[in-house]
Amino acid sequence: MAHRWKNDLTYADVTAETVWLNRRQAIAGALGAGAMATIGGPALAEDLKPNSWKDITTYNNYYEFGTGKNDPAKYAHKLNTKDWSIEVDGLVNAPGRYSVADLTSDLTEEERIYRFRCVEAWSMVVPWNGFELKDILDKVGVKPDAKYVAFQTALRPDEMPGVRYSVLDWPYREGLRLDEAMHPLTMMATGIYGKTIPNQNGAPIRLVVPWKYGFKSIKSIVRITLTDKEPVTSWNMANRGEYGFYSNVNPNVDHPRWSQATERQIGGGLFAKRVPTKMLNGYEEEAGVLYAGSDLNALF
Ligand SMILES: Nc1nc2c(c(=O)[nH]1)N[C@H]1C(S)=C(S)[C@@H](COP(=O)(O)O)O[C@H]1N2
Ligand SMILES: [Mo]
Repeated sequence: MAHRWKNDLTYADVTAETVWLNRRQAIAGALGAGAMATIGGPALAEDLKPNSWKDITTYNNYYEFGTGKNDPAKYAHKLNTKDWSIEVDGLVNAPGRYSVADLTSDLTEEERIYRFRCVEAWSMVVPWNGFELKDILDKVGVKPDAKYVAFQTALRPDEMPGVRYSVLDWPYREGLRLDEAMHPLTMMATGIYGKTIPNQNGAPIRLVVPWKYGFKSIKSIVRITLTDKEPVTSWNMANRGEYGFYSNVNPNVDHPRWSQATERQIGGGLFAKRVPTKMLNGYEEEAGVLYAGSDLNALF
């Protein structure tokens, strides 16, 4: 039961988005709705329709390349993702500098179609490829006194035109509680639509935590630190009252400057109706267990 939403189908060999979608429909048709539910589990059973490649790769937040939604698509090609390494340190048994391949090569790559909800109240559906963060952490061996995981994005002024502006305290930093990091829905993505993840989406490897606001899903990770203290995070440092450490998607708790009750679906067109936002972005059944005993409306 624990892994019931795992999708054991991969589309890594499919290149075109239309082929990918047709193949999904063909598979859904062949297996029938019941079979798809077994593969996808409750979170995926509604058979979410992913946004287009174009939506996903041209409407981005990646402030290291500028604050405009199209800036990352325009400038992120400057980021050199070759020979990328991740420093893993803190409370781990095997600290060190790892290549992405070192961390992932013997792990099971999966496809996960997740809702993605930005704190700015827009949303998409993204077909990610990647790995459970838990499998990566198990590989380096988390020490028993670790309680949190801290993440850092690369900071390369020569390649990132946006970092000369102090909109955020660079490098971009994020963090999770250890149990959130170990949750089977939490993944490290290296692909979208079966293709290598584009730079603007966080190449070569980025976090994806589908029940939290998008800013928690930190891109282009160069450092992972296991720690016993709640990590500082860039958005929390920028505005303590607006961006909490937890930042779980919650339609009942408004941002101080706008409502979080509804969202605008990217790709829906200019006159599309906003849709209601779901508690924990629709992943309450899976991720709610992390917050059992705490009031989700108070956990900021
Ligand atoms: N390093 C870094 N990671 C980041 C951001 C950023 O500006 N820098 N933006 C965050 C925000 S606000 C969102 S909504 C998502 C956007 O991911 P996407 O562009 O793949 O949709 O990335 C998050 N991760
Ligand atoms: Mo965001």
